[in-house]
Amino acid sequence: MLKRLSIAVAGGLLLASAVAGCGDSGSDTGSGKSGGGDDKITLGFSQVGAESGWRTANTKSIQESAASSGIDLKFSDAQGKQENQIKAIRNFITQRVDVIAFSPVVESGWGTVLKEAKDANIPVILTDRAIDDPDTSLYKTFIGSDFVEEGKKAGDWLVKEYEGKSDPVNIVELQGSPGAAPANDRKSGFADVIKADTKFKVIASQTGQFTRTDGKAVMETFLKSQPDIDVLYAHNDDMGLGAIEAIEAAGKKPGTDIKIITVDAVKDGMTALADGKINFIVECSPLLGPQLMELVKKAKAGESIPQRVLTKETTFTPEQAKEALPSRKY
Ligand code: GYE
Repeated sequence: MLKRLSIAVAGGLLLASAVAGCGDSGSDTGSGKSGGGDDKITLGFSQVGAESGWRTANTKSIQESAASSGIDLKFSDAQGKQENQIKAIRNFITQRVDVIAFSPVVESGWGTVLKEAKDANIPVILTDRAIDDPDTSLYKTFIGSDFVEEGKKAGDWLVKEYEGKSDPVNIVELQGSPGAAPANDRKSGFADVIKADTKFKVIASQTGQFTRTDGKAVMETFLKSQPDIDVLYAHNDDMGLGAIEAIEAAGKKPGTDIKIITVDAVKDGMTALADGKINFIVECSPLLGPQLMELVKKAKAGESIPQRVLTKETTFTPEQAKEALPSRKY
């Protein structure tokens, strides 16, 4: 079940053994009971919310791996608001949990609360998303994807797709939630690659909040204001799926009249890809739970852990999606 998740540690190899160990102990959903009694580790985790299929799979991965690792998980849903996350982190500090992990809603504004955690000697693990504070002593490690790289992969596909053609390529972009690392980085990685050729023009770019509803609504406005759209680049599958509804409602064929690139590769996205409604998906794995629990144990034990743990990911064409779908876990 956890085999799909392979990892590469930035500049090192430390985590290979951690993942192997994790596969052994967490091979099933587990009962959540550990024999440990008092020495059970308590983890406070503040989640972004439930905005996307990715997030749902991520929450499930974290809850299941905490249970099968015998870690007592205090889970808090921030409903997309930074102020809720700050509150949750302060509560975890008051409760004196052993380790705090969180997936930051936005990149900036964490200094004060993370200093409080540091002063209380509670190790913090950034999960899935980074923060922009230059003081890296505020957290033990950051586990998650390289979102700039994901944006680049999306751009690379586009460049190849239009190789040898000189007509302008009009692109609309659905951005993730404002200020979030994956929104900032997927935008900049993509822009970096396509700027090499002036035929690529981003003619409209707006947030769709990483949700299907907003993806659909914003795509409707794009379709009304832009008569000539060649490509949609959506920062996640959910916004792409919402946009597909808008495109079909406007009498156009998604994947053909408008080419679509998304990020995540959750089941619904992969199904649309296999059906030819999406043309290319850059994978971003939500299955961070097993690795996170290994890091939590190490942080609690005071062992040294790498500052950055990267998840390894791939990309999918329609053919590859058809192949991967039957065994896809999320
Ligand atoms: O791509 C998106 C979710 O932070 C990587 O957040 C995550 C992103 C994911 O809402 O679907």
